[in-house]
Amino acid sequence: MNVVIIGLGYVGLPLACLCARKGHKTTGLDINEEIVDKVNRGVSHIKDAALEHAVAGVKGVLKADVSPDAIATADVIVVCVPTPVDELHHPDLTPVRKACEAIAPHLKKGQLVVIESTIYPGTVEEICVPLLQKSGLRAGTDFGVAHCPERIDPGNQKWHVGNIPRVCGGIDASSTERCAQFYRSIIDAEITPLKSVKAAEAVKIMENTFRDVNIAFMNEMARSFDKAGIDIIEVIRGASTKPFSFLAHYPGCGVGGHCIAVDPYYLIEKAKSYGFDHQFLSLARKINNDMPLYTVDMVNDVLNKLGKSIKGTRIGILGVTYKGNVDDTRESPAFEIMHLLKERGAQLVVFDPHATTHNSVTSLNECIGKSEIIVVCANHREFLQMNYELAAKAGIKAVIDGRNFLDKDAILRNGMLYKGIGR
Ligand code: SAJ
Repeated sequence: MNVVIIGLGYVGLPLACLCARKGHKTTGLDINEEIVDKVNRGVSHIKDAALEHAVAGVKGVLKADVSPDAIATADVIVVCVPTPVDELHHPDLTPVRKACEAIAPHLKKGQLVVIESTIYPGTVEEICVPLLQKSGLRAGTDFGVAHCPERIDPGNQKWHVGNIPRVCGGIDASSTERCAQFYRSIIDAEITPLKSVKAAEAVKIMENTFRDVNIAFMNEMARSFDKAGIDIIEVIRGASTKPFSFLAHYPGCGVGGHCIAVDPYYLIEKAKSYGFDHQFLSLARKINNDMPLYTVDMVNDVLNKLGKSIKGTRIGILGVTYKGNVDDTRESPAFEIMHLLKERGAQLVVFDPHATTHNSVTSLNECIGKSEIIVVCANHREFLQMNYELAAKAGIKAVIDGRNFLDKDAILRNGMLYKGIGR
């Protein structure tokens, strides 16, 4: 088929490479000329080994463009643009609207438009269809529209766009079936058609909200167990031996990323419009959003134990991305932690081996050498190479492990204080 992917980010670029590799004549569209130029040179603008390899592999096969002209000859058009929230956590569907407005003038009879971006239930029918029908064509009779929520776990080596099962739902049975057929042509996994487009929109929101509330649950348990002197990681390890109906999540210094930290707000805000108040989801968001402050208060307590205060202390920040082994800093809790520490007079020494734009040093050892304590905000695999004996010798007095992933016993053995989230 002729496939056009609109948006070449974390979702669209892997999908475009997959479509090209599977033999579809694929054009990737993006408003960012630099991204388009890089893709045409076989270069990924995202630092991810598998993706860099995939983009290089389709050089000359996948065509990238800024101009939307390719839409006119497409069989399938897939929208993979961001769906962020604004500072008041209100959904911002501007990129989705703009993508639909770019499609409309080129829309032809028989085409299928698929929205992959995460949207609240009702978006396709209330926002996308009206914009697409400005083409003068009728959705359903003249062209198909469906939602196939994106599922991708950046940095995950096992699960990738080519083997993750998907669901899809269209505005009518024909759209649903055509959408399922398209994804079956590129994905080696179960593609499940759902009975409505709203159901498909609700699936993604539910999946990610499920994760957010479970993380909030563990964050609350961590704060309670911390006061009780219980190591929550040991408790999760124990609870995980139950072979059914327990699913481990982990406490941390905060919930970031463009999915989990954002998607619940799409449902919370939409539900208000139909008169429902998601108290539980809102509370979970509050609990998770409080974790950066909780982490900074922990730093303060540890420094007080050392007869010091945050003011004037050189604090090493390890990791600024929203999770380990990715270069994405969107909604990262590290930024609020750094802001709060600076507000309280800390001198920060920042090092992230994946997202280097915020670094103040160029190596882990340099960060350790210039700091008095260390605060870990992202669990990058590189930090596991930390030599605790050398760190202690370099004058590190304490490690605050915001991702509970360093070796607590080794740190204690080397005479440093250790404080994790709930341990
Ligand atoms: N986090 C915790 N505790 C946990 C898990 C995550 O604090 O137990 C934090 C992470 O540090 C990060 C944030 O939550 O700051 C989000 O982490 P994530 O592992 O959910 O990573 P994402 O945002 O890349 O989530 C993606 C999502 N995929 C899509 O939205 C399509 C999500 O649905 C997946 O569940 C997730 O990957 C995954 O399972 O890894």
